[in-house]
Amino acid sequence: MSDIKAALRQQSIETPSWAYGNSGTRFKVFAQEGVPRDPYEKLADAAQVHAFTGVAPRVSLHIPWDKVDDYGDLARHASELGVRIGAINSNVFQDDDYRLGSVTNPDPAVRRKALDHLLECVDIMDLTGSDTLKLWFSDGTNYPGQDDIRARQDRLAEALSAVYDRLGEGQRFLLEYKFFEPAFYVTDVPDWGTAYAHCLRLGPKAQVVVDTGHHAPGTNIEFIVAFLLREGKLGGFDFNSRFYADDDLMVGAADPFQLFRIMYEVVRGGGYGPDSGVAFMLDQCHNIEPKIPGQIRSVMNVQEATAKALLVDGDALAAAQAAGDVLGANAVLMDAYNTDVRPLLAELREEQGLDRDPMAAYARSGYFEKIRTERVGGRQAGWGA
Ligand code: AOS
Ligand code: ZN
Ligand code: ZN
Repeated sequence: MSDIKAALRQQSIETPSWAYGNSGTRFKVFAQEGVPRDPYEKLADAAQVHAFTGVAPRVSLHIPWDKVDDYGDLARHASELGVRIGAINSNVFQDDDYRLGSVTNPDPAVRRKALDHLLECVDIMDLTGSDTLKLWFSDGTNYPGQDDIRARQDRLAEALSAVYDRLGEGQRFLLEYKFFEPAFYVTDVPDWGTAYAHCLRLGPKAQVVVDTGHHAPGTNIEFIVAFLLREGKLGGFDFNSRFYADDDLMVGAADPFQLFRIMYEVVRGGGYGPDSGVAFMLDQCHNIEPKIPGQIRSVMNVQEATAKALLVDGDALAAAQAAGDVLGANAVLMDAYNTDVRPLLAELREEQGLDRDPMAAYARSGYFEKIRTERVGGRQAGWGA
């Protein structure tokens, strides 16, 4: 048990700056009280999540949603709050110029503009000390014949290679895939195989990021995780949960058993721990629930799934598998999943000087009452901003 506690103490979950701003669907963005008015206030809210959970020390930024004049100053502000800048997320999907794509656009001038933005994001990594660039492309086509599928792959490869060459020592990029939306016919990076092939060709600084909401229903995500880890190409996760498409709901809300299965493969494949290089990021929007508690709950859900994954009796499982004991092997996994790890995590927090119950402690802290009165005119997280 002390091994498990030691491993849990090392956990590091990254929260996204856009989770703290107002968000919604294309039908309606519901404004909430006290939401951040600038990137500095987003970091302050993220610092609350870390203060109450002890395992969320990093915050992903999104450019240009988190554009500031002085990125060094923003990074200093983060460290004064007890957090640091995590992945820099690029945005080549919000300009009119990108109607037919960004780096895969048939127009070379648009491709140049998109590439310049990606290179600017690497400059921001230099200024903030971030080691990770996260690339998601909305590029694709809506109709058969609209553009040349092969040529678009060539343009994508060319852009990725230029970004790769710009990366400095200790920096990497993570390529994100998504099976559809906003493109409805061809998506240029639709699946892990496409992302993997591009990354493999480039080298060790290019890895794949698995957003858990980006697969067709029924896809076995833990298989993808096991495969990528085995190949040294799993760079991290964008955790969230979904019932239908890319819902961006709280991780572990829709299917905690799937989250456990994923975390088991992470642990099994050596993807857990500070040296693994696997980043555990959240990519979520809290459209109707309060944002800081939504992040705290999500972080706790990842922690619970991790604790259960660490509890799996590896020796018993290996013995049952070697003996061909189908039901015995399944029982070993289910025993861990069915364990109530909440008392263990409460104890762990107490040992770290934290409250046993982060949700209740945040609610009591008075932070929400403070931001609700201090902040007027909070900004939208991003979509349609
Ligand atoms: C989009 O569907 C992806 O999940 C990206 O990670 C996106 O960049 C993120 O949601 C915020 O921009
Ligand atoms: Zn994502
Ligand atoms: Zn997404």
